[in-house]
Amino acid sequence: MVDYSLYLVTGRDLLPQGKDYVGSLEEAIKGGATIVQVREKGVDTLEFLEIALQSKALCEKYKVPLIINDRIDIALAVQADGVHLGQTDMPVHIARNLLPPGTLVGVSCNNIKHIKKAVEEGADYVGIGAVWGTTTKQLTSPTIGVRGVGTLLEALEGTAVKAVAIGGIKSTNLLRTLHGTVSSSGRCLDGIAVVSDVFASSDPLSAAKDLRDIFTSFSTHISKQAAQLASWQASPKGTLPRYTPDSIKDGVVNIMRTIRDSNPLVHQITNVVVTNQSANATLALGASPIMATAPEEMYDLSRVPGALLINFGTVKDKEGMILAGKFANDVKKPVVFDPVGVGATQFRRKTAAELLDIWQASVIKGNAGELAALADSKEVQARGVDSVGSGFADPAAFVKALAKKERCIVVLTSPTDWVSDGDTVVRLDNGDKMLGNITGSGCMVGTCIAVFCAGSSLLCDDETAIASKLVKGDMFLGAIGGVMALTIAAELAVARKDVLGSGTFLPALIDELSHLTPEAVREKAKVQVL
Ligand code: 3NM
Ligand code: MG
Repeated sequence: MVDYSLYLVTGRDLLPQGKDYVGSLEEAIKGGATIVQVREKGVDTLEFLEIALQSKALCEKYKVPLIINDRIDIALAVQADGVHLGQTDMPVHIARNLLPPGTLVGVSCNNIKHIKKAVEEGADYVGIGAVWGTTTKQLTSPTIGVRGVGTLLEALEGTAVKAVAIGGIKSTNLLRTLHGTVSSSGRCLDGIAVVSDVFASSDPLSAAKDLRDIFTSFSTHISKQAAQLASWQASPKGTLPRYTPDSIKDGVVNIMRTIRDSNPLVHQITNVVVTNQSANATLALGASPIMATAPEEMYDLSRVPGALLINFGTVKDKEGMILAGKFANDVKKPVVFDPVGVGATQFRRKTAAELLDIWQASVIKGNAGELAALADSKEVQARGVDSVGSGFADPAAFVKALAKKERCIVVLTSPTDWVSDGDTVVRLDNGDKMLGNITGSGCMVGTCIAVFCAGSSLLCDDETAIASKLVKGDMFLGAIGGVMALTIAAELAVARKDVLGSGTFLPALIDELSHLTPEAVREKAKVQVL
């Protein structure tokens, strides 16, 4: 069994001053590299051979497999454990014929055709990239992004072919990379391939160790989660519920108290139509709004505990959105994404995809038209920011699949609201049709979700338990809590005698959000766990 966890690709030209190749390679292996590929470009055969021999000696000493990039002759000469082939290198079957049986053959892939071909030809592993931008190699095709890797991994389902991702992977984006590349079917990367984060480092041992530690803690977390899910699925119905309506209500009420006790900062990049009412809804729930959009302030804001809402209702401030989400991911802060009207224009679709490739959303919230556009589904159409028609035939299945695909909580708002974490689906039946008569009620749901996610994040103080997770707190409960708060407040508002229509409804809704009690939530919440 080959351990692909930390697949180190050499980069002699990146060595900083004071470091030599053999020294850095040895440190990197000591730090945790589990497999080494010698990659030399534009050197003479003799020099390549010498480097390969030096590498071979170290790899043997530490019992780490050695792979040679491209050159079958060098691999044969040093009796390497494998070769790595690019799309314009020797075809896999010819390499196999030339090499001793059992030699590992890996192939670089950046699209589904490459993957299928590699599987057919019997490659042992594929290198999928480039995930992120890189300056180590001149890329000949566009980066495929974190979510693109997940799609390619799906094509390996049911095969024995292993997969590593490559391109711009650093300790700073590794957890994000690992989290976001899990395929819909749950397949994870077998490893990550790295050049510059280790070879350009003046401390390659620590650089390798950081990468390896993150990989290991993520893998441990994922297998624990899978085991928990399996035991839950195997339990007789009802004996081992993950969530019950009562446990959900308890959780939501607990978060509500935390919000009021600790006033989390909820940073919102939102649209001009709803800024004021969203800020007021935030205050009403007991949190502090800040509606900042300038890229220059995103770092500072990310350091304050709370949550981030990114609502691109009037798509502007893209740079701010990119930075805010990135910084929020860095500090494990919830990121709620409301892709308002994403189906309306090609520009919005492109922007949403770009944002979701850069940072990991904790919750994505939208109406049927928006979520259909995000999922590339033709089932529901949109007109501008509004959804057209009666929605999805099977909304529960839809939200579950999208949550799995996007690796986050998905909230579908409609007269009935649906929330899923990719395994469980919750159906919420509160609200009033009056919400459809004012502008920005959907945006306010996004705000309320961000407020509840902030509260849940503040409740979570176990740093060790979250070492392997991208976000602090229970985002499923946060999403449910936000929807419940707004929809129950809406019911209370319409019941008031002083509410005469949509004009008086909005201020009454804000009032009811601020008066909302745990008792009202427990009594009124209509929640079903599917
Ligand atoms: N192959 P770094 S990207 C060698 O996309 C290589 O196939 C790539 O270097 C591919 O970790 C790449 O420094 C360079 O970004 C990776
Ligand atoms: Mg090559």
